This record gives sequence, C-alpha cells and structure tokens, in this order.
Amino acid sequence: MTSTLDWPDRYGDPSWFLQDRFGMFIHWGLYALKAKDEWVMTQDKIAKKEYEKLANQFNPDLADPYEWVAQAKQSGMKYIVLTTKHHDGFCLWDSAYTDYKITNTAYGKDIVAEFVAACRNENIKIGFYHSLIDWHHEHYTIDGLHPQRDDEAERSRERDMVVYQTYLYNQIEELVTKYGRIDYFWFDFSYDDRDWGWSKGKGPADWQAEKLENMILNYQPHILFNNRLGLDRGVYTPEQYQPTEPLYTDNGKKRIWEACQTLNGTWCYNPTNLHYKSAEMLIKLLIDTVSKDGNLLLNFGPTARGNFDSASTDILNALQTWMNDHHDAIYGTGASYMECPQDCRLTQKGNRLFIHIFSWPFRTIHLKNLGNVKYARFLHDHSEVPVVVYQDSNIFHHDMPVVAKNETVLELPVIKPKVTV
Ligand code: JFZ
Repeated sequence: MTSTLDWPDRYGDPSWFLQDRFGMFIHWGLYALKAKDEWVMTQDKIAKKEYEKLANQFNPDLADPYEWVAQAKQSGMKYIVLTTKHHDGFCLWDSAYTDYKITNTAYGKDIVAEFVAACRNENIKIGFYHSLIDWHHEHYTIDGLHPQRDDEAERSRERDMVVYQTYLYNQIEELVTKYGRIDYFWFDFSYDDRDWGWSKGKGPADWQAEKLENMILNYQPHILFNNRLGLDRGVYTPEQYQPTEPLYTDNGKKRIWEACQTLNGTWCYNPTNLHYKSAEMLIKLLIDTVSKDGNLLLNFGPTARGNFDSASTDILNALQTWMNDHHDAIYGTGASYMECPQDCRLTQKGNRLFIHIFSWPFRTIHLKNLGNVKYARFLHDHSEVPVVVYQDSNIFHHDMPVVAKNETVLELPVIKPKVTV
C-alpha cells in the first residue's frame, strides 16, 4: 500500500533520516555532577543560586567530542543529537546572551563547536536538542511559586515571557548561524508529570513556534524538526514507548517517527541506577523500531568528567559487534509487507527481506505467501540456509542449526519488492 508522508514541504528532505535509522542522543550538562537525573534541580528543590554554583565545580577533563563521535560511529549510529541547553538553562556553547555557559567553566571551550567539527570530520549528521523550558532565565514564567525562585527578590519580580521569547530566539539564531550546516533541530517541551508547572498552560504561542521555525528554515532550509515545538508536525517522538506498528495520522498519512530511549531509565548519567537494558534488549529495540518504520535515538549520558562510563562503553561495544555484521538489515530498511513469523521481526529494502530471529525457532520458520524463493542465507556470514517451499501452503521451512545466537538475521529475496514511500 502506498501512502504519502506526513511531512511539510517546506521542511528539509527527510530521506537521509529514513535511510540512517539509528542515532545517538547525548544528555550532558551541569546535572552530570549530581549524577542522578537531569531534572535534579527541580526534583531536589535546589535553589537557583545553589545550582548555579555547579558551574564552578564543572571541570570535565576527559570531555572529547571526537571520542563521543568516534564511539557513536563505530557502533553504527549515523547522527547525534546533543543537548545544547537543557531545562536547567545552562548553555553548552559560547552564547553572547548569557554568562551561564560552558566557556565560563574550567573547561573553557565551546563544546558545541567541537562537537560539530567532530561530526563533520566523521560524516555524522548533526542534531541540536534545545529546551524551550528554562528554569534559569529570570523571565520564563511559571504557574506557581518554585523552590528555585523562593527568595523575596524572585517572588516580587515581574516576569515577562516576551523577554524570554527574545532570548530564546536570539540563542537559537546563534545555534543555526554560527556552526555551519545543522541537520536536525530537536526541540523539547515536556508535559511530563515531573513537570511541576513549568509547562502548565504553555503552548506554541509562548515561544512563538512559527517564528522560530521560519527563522531556522531561512538559514537552514534543509533542516529537519521533531514535533515538540507543539505544531503537530515534524518527526514524531514517542518517548520510551514502542508502538505496535508504523504510525499514521488520522487521515492515513505516514508519520516519520523516532523512538527516543534511555539505557537505564534516566537521560543523565546516573551510576546508582543499575537497571540497564541488556545489549541484547537494545539491539532488539533497534530492530523492533525499524521494523515499524521508525528510527532509534539511543541516549547516552557522559559523566561529569565528560567521558562515557564503562556501562555505556560495554553497550557501545556490543552494538558495534552486532552492527558490523548486520547493518545491512537496518540502514535503508523499514517495515515489510510480509506477515511476520512467530518470535521474529521483519525489515525489508527492495526485494531483500530480513528475518530477525528474536527467539530461536524449533527448527522451522513459517513464512506465509513466500512464493518461489531460491535461497536464504544468514546475513552475518552468508552461509546458506535450506528452504523448503510447500506449493499449496507456502510455508517456508529450513533445517537450521539446533541453536544459535539470538538476534540472528536471515536474508532472502522475495518476489514483490517493497514500495518505499
Ligand atoms: C523531556 C525532558 O524533560 C527530559 O529531561 C529528556 O530531555 C527527554 C528527552 O525529554 O521529557 C519528556 C518529553 C516529552 C515526553 C515525556 C518526557 N512526552 O512526550 O511524553
């Protein structure tokens, strides 16, 4: 079935995004020092003046964006989205509009500039995450009193969202004019239940969403946006949630979507939270996402010293091993029209069907309506797998090894090529 994409004509061409399928999310900022949660300022009711002091403590002596990018690339990720500013308002670039920025810490350098240079060097697409919420800006309005603003001066101050709008606009203009070509702008506005009122009552008018969009497109006409400007367009970003099938709008247009997922439930570096997803689970998450026509943006939180911890590195290494053998079943693929066999996922490009075996079968994989297929093979070594096609029932049967690793991929040509939207 052919359907049209739900994608504004005036946005950039999303072809690269649909081809690449796999990206790295990086959440990094002052909150890494607390090593709990990027929401720590609000959750632990840390007053603004207190939280600001973290900037004096911040000395990421191991931070090396070239290393981040190299690790992402070797694990098969094709784009990286970095937090230029999270809700705490601390800026990772040398903004002219605030002193609350990385260049005023012991690090001294503009890490966004370094990150962008590293991505270009490695041919990795560049994404900027930017929070619309700002706990630090004195004119970001908030519904109710907040611990961060609990002193008398803060209480009595008149807040004027228009001042914040201008700040937001100017900073985003810096980000899209000072660093050359940017491929993806990832806005963040959250209606999270952890929100404590920061988003309450707010919508696109509060940050002049259309104006921001127009300005960015003016400088970067090829750019892609996610959907969190609140305009109900762009890359749809369900968070820590896997849909059951490709996503469509109410009128049947195909949505471009991206699963954003954590390693252990928090976005920021958190060594005390040991609920890590296994490498096997993360590989399956990637496959599951692509089998439903989505992209996976997998999050990593560098430590306060700026490097990936060993848990992250172990996962990156495991992803690298799998992607080396199987990337062909990910890049440029998407949902198949074939009916999925039990305990499997299917991805397809053209007439190449990939059967991702999630749980090893009892010697037989039943694939319906296969037609007359000449061969099947394992993707990782091209070793042949016997196929038996029963004329009437069109059951695909192969006499496979009794056991093998999970997430093994079989590849076979199918008669009807996939129609790409
Ligand atoms: C937001 C942030 O608050 C969070 O810290 C992190 O950066 C994440 C990627 O984005 O949290 C959200 C945003 C949207 C939803 C949930 C949490 N949502 O749409 O359900």
